[in-house]
Amino acid sequence: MSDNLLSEAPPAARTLELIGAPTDIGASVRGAGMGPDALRVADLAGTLSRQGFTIVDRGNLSGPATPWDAPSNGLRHLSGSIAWNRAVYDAVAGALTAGHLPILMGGDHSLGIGSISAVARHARQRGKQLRVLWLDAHTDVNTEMTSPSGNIHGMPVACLLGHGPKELVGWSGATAAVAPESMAFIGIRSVDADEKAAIRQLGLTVFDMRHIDEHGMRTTMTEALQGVDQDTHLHVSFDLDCLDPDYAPGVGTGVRGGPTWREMQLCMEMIADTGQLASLDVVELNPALDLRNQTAEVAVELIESLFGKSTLAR
Ligand SMILES: [Mn+2]
Repeated sequence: MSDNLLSEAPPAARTLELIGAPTDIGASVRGAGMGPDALRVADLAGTLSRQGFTIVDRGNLSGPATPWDAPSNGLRHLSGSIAWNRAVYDAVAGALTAGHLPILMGGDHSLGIGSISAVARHARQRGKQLRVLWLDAHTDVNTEMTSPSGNIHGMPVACLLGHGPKELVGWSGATAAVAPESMAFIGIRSVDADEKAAIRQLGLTVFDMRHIDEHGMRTTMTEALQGVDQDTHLHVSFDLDCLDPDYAPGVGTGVRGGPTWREMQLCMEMIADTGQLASLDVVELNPALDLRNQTAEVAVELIESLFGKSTLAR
């Protein structure tokens, strides 16, 4: 094993805090609520612990069941989403205050609202520059005005940039938790028409699959990580549907034509090399659609790289 061959630039916090948020409150299909336990079954904690980290597993947060109601005013399950995100916000804030690196195990991607709002507040208080990498097939920048479905997992980016439903905006203490220029999207290949307009209007940096095809993951990540330095709090919001569904079938909204396993590994390794990773979401894992927990196992392999596992000492 290569336990002694860690990257030279480990993340600052040596204690990783696992926070389970077992809900599909913002999703389009059922099953993402089983994500935290699938990651536990794939031995996320043991794997990271063998890499030399101290692991604290906080267990699962609790919140309302998903009622599978129809959308109302363009939003599905707003009150449930608020409750779950409030729980996530408090848990992530608690981990950061304790000096731990929070790993939010979703759950669907709507939980990024609570997670990143807490991260943004923490970074601002510490005078750190927040940068967010959104690894996803989708840009998740819909609002209740533009979403075709009303599912809130398509809206977290809009909410974090200050443009979503008012109940889910401003949680970090500022209208926008993140500045548009501080976000980069990797792996994008499914964008709604209104989202395209929003991306242009907001000036978002989107490295779509065409960009990765033409320039490769190495150049893409060099661009995405430009300017990350010791004053950066780097947050990764990892939607498992970023990967090609051939490698990660256990997701609710898979889109073919994503990065391969190896491309995704390079993405994670280059993030690890910055040494600035300070918080993480792992979301949209749907064990009900998975094959023998393959997607959870792939997630754990990628997270290992994200936390500095490399093949050779560098
Ligand atoms: Mn997403």
